[in-house]
Amino acid sequence: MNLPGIFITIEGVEGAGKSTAIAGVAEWFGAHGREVDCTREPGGTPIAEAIRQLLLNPVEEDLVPLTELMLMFAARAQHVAGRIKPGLAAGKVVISDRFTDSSRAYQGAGRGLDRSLIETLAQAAEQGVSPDLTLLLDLPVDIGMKRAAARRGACAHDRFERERHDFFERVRAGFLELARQSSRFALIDAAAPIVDVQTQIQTVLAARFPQGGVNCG
Ligand code: Z5A
Repeated sequence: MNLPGIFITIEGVEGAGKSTAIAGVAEWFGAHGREVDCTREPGGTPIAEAIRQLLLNPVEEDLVPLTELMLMFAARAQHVAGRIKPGLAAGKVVISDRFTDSSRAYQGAGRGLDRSLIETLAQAAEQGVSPDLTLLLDLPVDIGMKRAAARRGACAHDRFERERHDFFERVRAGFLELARQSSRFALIDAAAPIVDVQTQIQTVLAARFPQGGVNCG
């Protein structure tokens, strides 16, 4: 779909530093005079944020993997229609903390759900919108888990944080496989110190969006 904005997604296992990286991406585009909208998945609109609560908060009843998948895509359909598409139509740089690649990695590679079902749902929920660039923040699972645990402190684990190490290894491998398959991805060494991660990201942005992408529309 030919909209004047730029759509950037940031992906990775938990604790990869996505929230930290997004601030740097937003600052880089802001310095080039672009209007930026930072959002997240699941979430980004009131209804999608309500679905996020269902997805992340542990309750007594198990959320079966198929329900989890459908809720991810229900939230995504709302997010695309209510926030991402309008932002891109207005010429903004929309930066999303996670998008469909997370469903491919977590529900596909992690939970083992059918890949063709995921692609069918993706086609419907994305409504013609696809990322111009996906930054994959890659790091060993152990490091990500330690960072996330340190940040969480005494707070309770969410439903995903309760998963075991081997689940996150499958998710990481799933992300890396996606990155091998498409030039849309830029692979970032997220185990490096924060300042180095930001430098890697700025180098990618400068190469892909000269002048902040002002002539890309
Ligand atoms: N999910 C899914 O299954 N399917 C889907 O389709 C979608 C999502 C869209 C969302 O949870 C969950 O939903 C997610 C996948 C699933 N679960 N997991 N895992 P979330 O949004 O609450 O959690 P998250 O996406 O995993 O975010 P996170 O844990 O907050 O990670 P992060 O944003 O990548 O990390 P951070 O907050 O930027 O950094 C973590 C800490 O590390 C923090 O204290 C930083 O200061 C520190 N940090 C960051 N970078 C560095 C470096 N380079 N060196 C040292 N320390 C650093």
